[in-house]
Amino acid sequence: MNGAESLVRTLVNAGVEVCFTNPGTSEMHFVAALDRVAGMRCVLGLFEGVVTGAADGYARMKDKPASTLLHLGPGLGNGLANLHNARKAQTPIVNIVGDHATYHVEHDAPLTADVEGIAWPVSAWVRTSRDARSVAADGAEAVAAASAAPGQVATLILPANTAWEESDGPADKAPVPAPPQVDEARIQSVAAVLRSGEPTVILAAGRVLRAEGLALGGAIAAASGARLIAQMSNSRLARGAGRVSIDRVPYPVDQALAMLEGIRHIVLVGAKAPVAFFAYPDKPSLLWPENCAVHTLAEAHEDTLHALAWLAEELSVSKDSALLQPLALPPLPADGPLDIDSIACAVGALLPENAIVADEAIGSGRGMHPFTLGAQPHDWLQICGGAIGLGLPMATGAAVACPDRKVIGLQADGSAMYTVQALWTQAREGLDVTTVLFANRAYASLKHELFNVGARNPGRKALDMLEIGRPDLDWVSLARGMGVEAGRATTNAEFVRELRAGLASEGPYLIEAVI
Ligand SMILES: Cc1ncc(C[n+]2csc(CCOP(=O)(O)OP(=O)(O)O)c2C)c(N)n1
Repeated sequence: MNGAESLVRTLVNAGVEVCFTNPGTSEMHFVAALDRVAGMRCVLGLFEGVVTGAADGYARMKDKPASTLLHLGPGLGNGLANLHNARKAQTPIVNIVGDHATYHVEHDAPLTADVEGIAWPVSAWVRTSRDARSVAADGAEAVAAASAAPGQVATLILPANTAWEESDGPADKAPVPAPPQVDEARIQSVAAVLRSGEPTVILAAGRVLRAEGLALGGAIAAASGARLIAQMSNSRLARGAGRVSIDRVPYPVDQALAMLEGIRHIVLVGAKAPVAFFAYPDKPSLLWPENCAVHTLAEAHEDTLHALAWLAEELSVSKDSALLQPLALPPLPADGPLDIDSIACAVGALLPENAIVADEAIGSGRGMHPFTLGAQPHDWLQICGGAIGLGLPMATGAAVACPDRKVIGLQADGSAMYTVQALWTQAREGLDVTTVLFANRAYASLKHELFNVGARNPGRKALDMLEIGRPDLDWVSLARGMGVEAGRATTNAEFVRELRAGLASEGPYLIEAVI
């Protein structure tokens, strides 16, 4: 058995079931090994940003890593922005990156690059396999490193000769350490804060934002008079009927400051203290008031759910006492010209039970929250690293992970163009994704930002950098050209009809919503 096959078998032993790939010559032995090993689904992406973004969406829904297969430094580099997003989302991913044979590197052939140097900024674990006999153990360690709480990117670089030379066979799954539990002192000090009755926010992230954690956090908040809030951007948030509804820290600095005004304590549960997305002239970077103390109940790598359960016990709060959101569907919008509110209304009304929402709606999505609050129960996935071009791949990966759930992509047009090839993967794999494409023909949020940073009165040249019409993108043709059925909507009635068609279809569907 060669090194490549020993690696594929090791990955399967460790529970890795999917490999999102975009291979080249140096990965051919890995590709060939995929044929010989059962248990690994292979999904081709036509650009590496699709591959890495899909691996992110997959792992958020499966709570375990997929692997990627990438071609040397340039292939990894093409996938970097979405690996950055995955790092910020604390998503487990195992990258397998092919490289030149160890003895070939010194000749500086065209594709020779500093692969480790490209990998490190987005990876918590990087290793280049020394020889074919090390590959299997390295692979097992890569999966364990990726799976360590809260989840991280691990990158294993595979020189071509380590893939084709003789190995010692596959390795067993390596143990993954359990997340450490917080000590009693932390529980006691946070309990004292909550007993004080002073205005307090509990800021939650990660696993706390699943139904169980929200119920615990919601019960503690209700009993203590604190407010439970989620971070601005979250990897996966359980929402809708039957869940504890929570707000997120808003993106606009003034709105975030208003939300936290008068707060004396912030208790972090797997979250980071809230900071502005960007610095702006005359606005603060830190979003909490000066006289507000920040306390940590549990860090992201710690057992946040255990800490919350312990805190509830300490405060004698029953975990079943949280107020749950009742089903409250918005009415379907009356016919008229389409806008972002009528789209939000229709999505809230028609969202199927157990749907997964992949949100890269950017400016067009900021009003979605109230219209979907009381929708059928669903999971909401966001970009956590601010690098646009994640939405379509993330929806693709989530659909690979959950074939029995409907995926709804809320997708801004400018962002969609970064990784538009994901539509082809959706078609090839027959994935159940309905994409609502907000065709505003602009980088609309950048127009606001131009104003926010103090650059006023933009001229034609500046505006041309912020508008993406001329020519308008024809999304129906783009989607159909990649095998995805599509329709266009310019009115509310057309949009509702298109959304119903998308939801009724079992494969990918794209709605160009012209706004
Ligand atoms: C990788 C990356 N490149 C560039 C940007 C800067 N950027 C932020 S928003 C934006 C435009 C987004 O336009 P669109 O997706 O159409 O959404 P809209 O603003 O129109 O709602 C750009 C280019 C970014 N965030 N990430």
